[in-house]
Amino acid sequence: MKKMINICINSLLVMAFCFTLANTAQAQNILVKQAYIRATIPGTDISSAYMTIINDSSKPMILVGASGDFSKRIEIHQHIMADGMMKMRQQESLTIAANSKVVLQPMGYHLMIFDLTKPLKAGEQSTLTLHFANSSDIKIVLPVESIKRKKTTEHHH
Ligand SMILES: [Cu+2]
Repeated sequence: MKKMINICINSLLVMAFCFTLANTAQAQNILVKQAYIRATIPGTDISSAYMTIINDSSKPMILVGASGDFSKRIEIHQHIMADGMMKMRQQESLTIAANSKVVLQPMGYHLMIFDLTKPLKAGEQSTLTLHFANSSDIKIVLPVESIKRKKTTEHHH
């Protein structure tokens, strides 16, 4: 009988340990803040998404792409100055260093959305799934904001 109880206690400990591991994996330690997506300019079928990705873990997180039901082509882009001109360059991935953050913002990193299947209207909400090379997907809900409104906030000092 005593042996039986011991086995039970042991398996309970194993279960508790496994549960802790599962919990940690699910938390992922990635936080997305201040996410928004731009409303489509009439006559175009492109948009871009911005956000702050916080990596609260002790290993680097590698963003490799994003997907949404409104587009089949979403790329990671970076704005660069080349020959005195602002240009966009596609990036294979974006690394968020351990215990660090990366800000996706106008004139910097952004998610470029091509071939929109439907226009994104200001005031609506959109869902994006972020894909990481070394972590599970993260689904985020972003408000659709008009460029005009965004410009006034950006230029406010
Ligand atoms: Cu771009």
